[in-house]
Amino acid sequence: MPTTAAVTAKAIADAGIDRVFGLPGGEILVLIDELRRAGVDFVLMRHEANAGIAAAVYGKLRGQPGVVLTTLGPGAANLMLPLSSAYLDQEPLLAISAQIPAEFPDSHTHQLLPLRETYSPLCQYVDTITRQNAGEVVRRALDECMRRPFGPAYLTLSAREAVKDAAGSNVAVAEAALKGRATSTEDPGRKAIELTALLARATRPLVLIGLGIQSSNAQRIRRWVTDWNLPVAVTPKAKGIVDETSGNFVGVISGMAADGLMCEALAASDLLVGLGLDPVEVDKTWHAELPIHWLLESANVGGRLPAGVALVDHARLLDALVAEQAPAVWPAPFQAFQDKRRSLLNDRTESAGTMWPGDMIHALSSAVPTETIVTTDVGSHKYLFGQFWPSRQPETFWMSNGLSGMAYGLSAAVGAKLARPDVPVLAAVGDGGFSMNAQELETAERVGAPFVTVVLEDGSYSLIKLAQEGRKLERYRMDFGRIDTVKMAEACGVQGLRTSNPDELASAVKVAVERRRSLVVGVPVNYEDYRRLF
Ligand SMILES: Cc1ncc(C[n+]2csc(CCOP(=O)(O)OP(=O)(O)O)c2C)c(N)n1
Repeated sequence: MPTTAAVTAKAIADAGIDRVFGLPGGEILVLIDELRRAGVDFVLMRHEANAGIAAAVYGKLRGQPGVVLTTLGPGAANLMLPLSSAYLDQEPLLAISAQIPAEFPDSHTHQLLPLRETYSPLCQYVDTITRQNAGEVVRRALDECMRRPFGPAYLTLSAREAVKDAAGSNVAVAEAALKGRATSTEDPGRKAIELTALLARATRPLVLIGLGIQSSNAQRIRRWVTDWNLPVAVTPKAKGIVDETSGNFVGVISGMAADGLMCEALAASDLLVGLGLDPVEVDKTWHAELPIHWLLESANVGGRLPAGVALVDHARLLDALVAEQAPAVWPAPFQAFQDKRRSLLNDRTESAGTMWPGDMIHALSSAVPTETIVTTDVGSHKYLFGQFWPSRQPETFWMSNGLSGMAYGLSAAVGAKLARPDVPVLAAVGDGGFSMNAQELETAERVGAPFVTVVLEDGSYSLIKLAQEGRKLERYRMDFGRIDTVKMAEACGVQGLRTSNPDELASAVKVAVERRRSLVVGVPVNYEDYRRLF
């Protein structure tokens, strides 16, 4: 009879999952071995948080849950960041950790944490794998991750339970409390007529595309906004759904660079259409203050829905819209905002030994093909890339924005490259974030996932330093000593380079991409330059 671990592994393999990411402890060795037997690779990483981030991106790019596997106690505790990230960034992630066996004496508290209680509020589903329920519970957890809004599930499996013979029965899994699942839906045809009538009366409509859209609808969305020549803005998590080099693209909303300008554009619109817009991405309160015509096909993070809003199927709605002619002509009502946005990047300053951020964007975007997947970490550089990286294709831009957690960019790049081995991957990270997980460069080399990392070096947590200045506080403790980026890269077996010359940056990146090699480039930047862009 197969063991509980074997049934668990089989359920994962049967779901088409070929890799799980993690960091071991003795308590999960049997499950790792069963996964190996079932043909599921274990991607050994150097921190559980990094493994969880990589898994979530890997899963979302493959249209299935990512799976992260950790030991009990400290390993499980390190799951807080990726589970939070999966929750707030709508990413399907199944975390499995060990736990102290239920049959241990009550006095046994070594490495015992209230894991289920801790992670329940974040997860769509939490349960304990037992010999009676293994297959069923794993299938249920994977399904729950893919229920929209996508999010995490968490299971525990004790080392003792793992080696028991599975009872083989399909014990019915208790209905999980479904958090705020919206049930009311609208007829897409009627919704299309209502929206068309609103647009007919609008002179400055602006379509806001957010995290709640499915990338499978990208072509429909593109056709709609292109055929009707509708002004469109996106949130960072929806970058690439429309071609950001097209004439009707107004910009990236939700707290990136030039956010003052974007907020002015929002206020200047007389009809904001929120297509899959989730306020989880918005660091200000305009989503509650400006009237928005919401078009959501699933509840937002946390099961939240704006008052009175019913769900509508996006594909059918968009099909109904593109079947009609545009009800009006909107001759570039946001042109002034678009021009100002574009000019910001070119309004450069010269400072010796550093690269103007606009030059970096131009150099990198000229060096890599449009299908390149870009990941960013969190900090000033995220605001820069979030607003100005010219995304052209869906699913090519990844950042932590709902959670906005540092140490995302490099781990996300590992997951992205494993999911899309034929596509170049570029991680843009700050020197602060880089020092949190640079060691995963070795992982990337070991598992055959080469990508380019650009480290924006300013010797500080610059976003926070700027905030300190903005609040007129004394300059205090925001700078750190320099860690040599090139040596860090080389220590992980990756070629490193340091340059402030945009041409040198572009040609080095181009060569690395062509040769499918990893490269780390340290680029000195002047944090004061960001002031002009934010
Ligand atoms: C895990 C985590 N810790 C702290 C923060 C707060 N925080 C946001 S941006 C930032 C600075 C990041 O510095 P760096 O990686 O060097 O990027 P830069 O701002 O310099 O571009 C900090 C500390 C965070 N978002 N996530």
